[in-house]
Amino acid sequence: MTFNPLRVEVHAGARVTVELTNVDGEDHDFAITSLGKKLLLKPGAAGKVQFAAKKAGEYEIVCTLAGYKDAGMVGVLVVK
Ligand SMILES: [Cu+2]
Repeated sequence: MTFNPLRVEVHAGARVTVELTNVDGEDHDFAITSLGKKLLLKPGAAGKVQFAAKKAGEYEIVCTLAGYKDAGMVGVLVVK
């Protein structure tokens, strides 16, 4: 399992909406821990995460459920 895309780039100051669908048969979440954002998705579920990209930098995107980060569910949000 993985995030698709693994890398998301946005401009600093942007109001960002990420739309997600869990196409796997297990629960997954989408977390940008350093921005205090997390969304849990059941199999087949869709949802949205919204945040303000205030400060330039790289922010880790990860599935925080056990084992998935090591399995490759890790990406990056780049704020330019
Ligand atoms: Cu996961």
